[in-house]
Amino acid sequence: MSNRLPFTYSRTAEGLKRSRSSGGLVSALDPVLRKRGGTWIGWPGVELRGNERISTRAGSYRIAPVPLSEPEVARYYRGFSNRTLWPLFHSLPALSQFERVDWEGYEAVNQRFADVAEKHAREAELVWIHDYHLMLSPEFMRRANADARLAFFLHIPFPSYDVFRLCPWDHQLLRGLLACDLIGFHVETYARNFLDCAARILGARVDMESMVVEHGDRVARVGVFPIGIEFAEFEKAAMKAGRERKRERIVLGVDRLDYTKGIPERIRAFERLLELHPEHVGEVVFLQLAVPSRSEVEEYQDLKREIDGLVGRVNGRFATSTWSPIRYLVRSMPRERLCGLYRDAEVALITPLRDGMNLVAKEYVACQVDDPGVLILSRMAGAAETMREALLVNPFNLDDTAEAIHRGLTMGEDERASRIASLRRRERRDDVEAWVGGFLTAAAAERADLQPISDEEIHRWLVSYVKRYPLCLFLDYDGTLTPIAAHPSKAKLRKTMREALARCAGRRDTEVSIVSGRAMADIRKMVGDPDLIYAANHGLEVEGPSIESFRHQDLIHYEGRSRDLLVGLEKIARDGAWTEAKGPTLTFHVRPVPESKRKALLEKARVVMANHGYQAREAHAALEARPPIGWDKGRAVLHILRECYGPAWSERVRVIYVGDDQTDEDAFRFLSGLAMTFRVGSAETPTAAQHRLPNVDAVRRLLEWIGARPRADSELLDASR
Ligand code: ADQ
Repeated sequence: MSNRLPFTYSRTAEGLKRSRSSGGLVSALDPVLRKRGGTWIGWPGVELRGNERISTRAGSYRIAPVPLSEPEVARYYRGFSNRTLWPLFHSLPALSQFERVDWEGYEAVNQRFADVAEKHAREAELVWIHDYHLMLSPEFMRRANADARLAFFLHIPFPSYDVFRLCPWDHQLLRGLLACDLIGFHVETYARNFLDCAARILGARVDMESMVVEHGDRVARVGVFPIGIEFAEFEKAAMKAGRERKRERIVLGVDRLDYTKGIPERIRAFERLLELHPEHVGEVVFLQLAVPSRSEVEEYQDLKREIDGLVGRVNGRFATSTWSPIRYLVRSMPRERLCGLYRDAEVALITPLRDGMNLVAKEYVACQVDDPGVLILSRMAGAAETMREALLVNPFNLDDTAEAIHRGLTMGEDERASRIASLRRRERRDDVEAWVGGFLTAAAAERADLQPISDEEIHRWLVSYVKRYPLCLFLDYDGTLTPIAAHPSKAKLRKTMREALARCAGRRDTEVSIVSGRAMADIRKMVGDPDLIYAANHGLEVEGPSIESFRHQDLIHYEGRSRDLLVGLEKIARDGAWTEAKGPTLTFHVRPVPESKRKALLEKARVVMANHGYQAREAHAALEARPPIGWDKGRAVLHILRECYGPAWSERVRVIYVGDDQTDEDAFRFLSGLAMTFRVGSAETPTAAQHRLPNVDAVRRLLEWIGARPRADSELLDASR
């Protein structure tokens, strides 16, 4: 699945015209699908009208078009993909525009791709999703099919944390990708950037060594797969290509006309060469091929104007009556002619400001079948991580680049041949087929398992936060201390959890509060430890040995209403749905209801709750009804902290909150910056918590660490009382 299909349609006077899509992705994947069969999902590149249809086969494989309307293309493709993500991911954030409408278009189109894929994916071994246009689709597909095998490859760089986090939708993009089993990048730097972002932005557990990310209850593997080219094809084309009669000394640049490719900087560097080494004037020509790209986007039009101006200026300055320094061709060149140019150019000047990989560098190397040339390559291209025999330059350093061109033009045959031979050996071995093979093998590997949380990890999270302070621990019950059960009465504490809890609660320097949506009597009975503080009914009631009992003052107005609401909810209950009356709050449970009927029933319950003046809140297979009095678990936690430790509580204790529910999100938000927060369970839901824990077992390990930690500093302990 990729933005474009292997061919692009355009509308002409004779109707739809089909041409092969350009770029490395198509040449890499088309042969694979031809050989193995499969389906290519993508946008046909044109808005289909009336009864226009496009072909659903390409040789031996199927085509599944994702038709898009012009407004969708404007937001998803020209907007969010090319005006937001493209510059940001190339570390040019000043060029990024962050528009909500573009984001929404991107979300909607990603959902559409996922829907089309869903229809074809049932019988597929793997859905391989390509590139930055489709970073949300994996999550949408995962929601529809929990078992699908999904893999992703990013063809552009993944930027550092410092740049990536500028995106207002950073969390969503990471979550989108983490729905995959395997996420591939060209080079290790990008993979590490991604892992770093997942850890720091989502609080995901990351193993930097084995490159595994655990996000809630899902595990994704990250891998490095440097793309290659059809080496043998390029080599063959270079041997076959015709020769110009008059051999000129050529320095060659070949790019899509894109501001990431550093064309203006390159022209300036060539100008600098002529200033520093005038012996090249009249002798050497810089030939720049630029294939027009995204010409509807304003920045690309600006770039074109800038280059036109620069070429004119430099030519005007240095040209003689028989020679011009720069030859600038804005067009696509057929493969065979391009290979001839590669072969005959003495120097390839490939100096992107930033590039995921850069295939031109590899194509140039493959075409050195004759007198070997010199490759000058930007350090900012992914290709520089492996093509170390090239002359590596910083494209922003014009003097450095000019000197490298001079060195290339004056390099002896022995050095040129040595450098090219090594480069060719590697590119021949790591060609595009090897890339596809390596990726597919990794994607077919066993799913990585969740690793039990280790003490070292917990230590790393907590030690610098807790230090030697007394600790105030807030724990939700269902889904946090016990797995969710079929009926609330069945969610009993396991022995090991009870022991871990008792060990924490037994310490003088640790206060434990249970914060639950259950009724007070119910939660006290389930936990069974009279020494803890209990915040029941989502914090509307608080009790405990060390705190004055609290009941929200406005509850009195809701006593009658809650009885009426109970009657209202019982009236609509069907298929085993039932209402739990908990005093001031009620829960409408739908766990026994068949999956297909739940949504409609919950919708009805929501209406009944609203009609009775209650606030509805989604919970696990249930809907909670709460009086709308601006009180939630977050407020309750703050109330407890202030009651126990006074208004300056944050100087006296450290706070940890662990929960698994939507209602715990209130506490996570409330406590942001004031506590360390953990969300337990499924990766599907976004969270405001700092860290995620996969399951109840991980919570137990956390409690065990807290129970066994060194005692709090006695001065701090005395101050907290
Ligand atoms: P691109 O940004 O398109 O690819 P690149 O890797 O250089 O960049 O590929 C460009 C392709 O277009 C090459 O195959 C080249 O031959 C061809 N091309 C360029 N100008 C041409 C011209 N004037 N005439 C004919 N052909 C021309 C994205 C990422 C890269 C990554 C690839 C593959 O931005 O970093 O290497 O995907 O993953």
